[in-house]
Amino acid sequence: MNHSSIPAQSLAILGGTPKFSSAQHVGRPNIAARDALFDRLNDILDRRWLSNDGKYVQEFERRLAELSQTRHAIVFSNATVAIEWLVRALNLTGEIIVPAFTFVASAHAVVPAGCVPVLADVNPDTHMLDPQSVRSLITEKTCAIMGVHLWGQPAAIHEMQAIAAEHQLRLIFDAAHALGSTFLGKPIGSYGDAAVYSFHATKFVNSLEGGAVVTNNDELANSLRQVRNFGFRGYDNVEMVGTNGKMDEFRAAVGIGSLDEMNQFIATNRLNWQLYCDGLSATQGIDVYNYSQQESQNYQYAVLSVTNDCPLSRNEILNVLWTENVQARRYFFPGLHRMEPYRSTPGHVRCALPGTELASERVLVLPTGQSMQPNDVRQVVSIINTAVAHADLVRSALTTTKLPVHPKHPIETAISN
Ligand code: T4K
Repeated sequence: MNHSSIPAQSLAILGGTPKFSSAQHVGRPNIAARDALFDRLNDILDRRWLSNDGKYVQEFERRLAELSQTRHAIVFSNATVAIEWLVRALNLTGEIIVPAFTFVASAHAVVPAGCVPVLADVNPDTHMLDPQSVRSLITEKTCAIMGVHLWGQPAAIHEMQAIAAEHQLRLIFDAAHALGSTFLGKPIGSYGDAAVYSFHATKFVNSLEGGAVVTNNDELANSLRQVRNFGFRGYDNVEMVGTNGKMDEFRAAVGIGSLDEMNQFIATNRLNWQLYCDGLSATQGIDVYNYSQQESQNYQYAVLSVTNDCPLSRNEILNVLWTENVQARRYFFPGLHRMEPYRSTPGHVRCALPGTELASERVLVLPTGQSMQPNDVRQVVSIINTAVAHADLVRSALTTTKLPVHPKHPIETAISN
């Protein structure tokens, strides 16, 4: 079947029936074997040990450390809390350089820890921190760089290591997307002073909610274990301010089941990514984000870049897809520098961010993962190709047709820029 050749009239925006009867989401959770999960949940209930460093949390941590080739993995209730308490445990004070093109949690997490996120630009093609931009932001107040391994790709690791060493800064990584990815053959999580994974429901390995710090620093690991449990060291002995950042046993059990099937999830993501690459390779002005075949990848995000050469804009393609029930996303529009409080509070935006602007104008993330069958991916490809091939018709329909109202439709709800 030639996926570019479905009749234009079959597009929902041109009067056809939506290709999907229910919403296809970016971030639809992968669900691992239920029997094994229910066995673990029963075991937890039978043993009456539900939280606080239980058997399954310990097993989850052991396996994460093994996968990351780090001495320690300390799980938390989510990655945002993990980053916040990592910053606190490192005693960081002052400014932390964070990319402007990332999920907002990367910056939000350091604020309650008393630090100021300062937004650096990214390379518009790789979406990774731009070393020149990072250098331009370093002052006597800078205490750390936080690289973000967006889409599971290395955040200019060598360049950031060099800058951090030169200026004696801490180097931490938001590795929320990066479990299972390598850089120069080593797990991405093993780089820097510490790295933080997310196991939110939308991540390819999930524990419903969850996060983990991985590190080779024994002292840091000890203090993270202590702060996630109110600062207790043993019963009745509190040594520092801490929080309740613990992961419970049910979530750890879900995480372990998800890890058990991690390789199958990656294989599915990889197949979907390949189908998107093949189906869109000849589409004018659309590039599928490339994953290096030299490294291990988790392929958990299918990321498009819609350039000016495309006859339709990124937002037009997004609207076409939503009318078909494909809820593509503009991660991470509009960039942190256009979100509050960073937009209005002085000190966060101190340099030009052209790479971030370009990336947030162009990126469109498509559904993938276990819930997307190969034919579903082919359908999405055919929608995009047909729309692009009939750009004039589609554009005029988009301006005259009332789009379906959806509470979370990104164009309806986005902050205007
Ligand atoms: N750093 C980076 C670079 C991150 O990307 C993230 C999280 C973090 C740090 C912080 O990690 P955590 O503190 O969350 O552990 C989602 C996720 O909520 C967020 O975790 C993730 N990044 C981000 C990239 O995506 P939203 O605002 O797009 O929407 P959400 O969570 O409502 O879900 C997205 C779609 O997934 C929905 O359209 C429906 C679908 N979905 C979602 C859930 C929860 C399902 O089908 N089933 C579900 O159970 O943030």
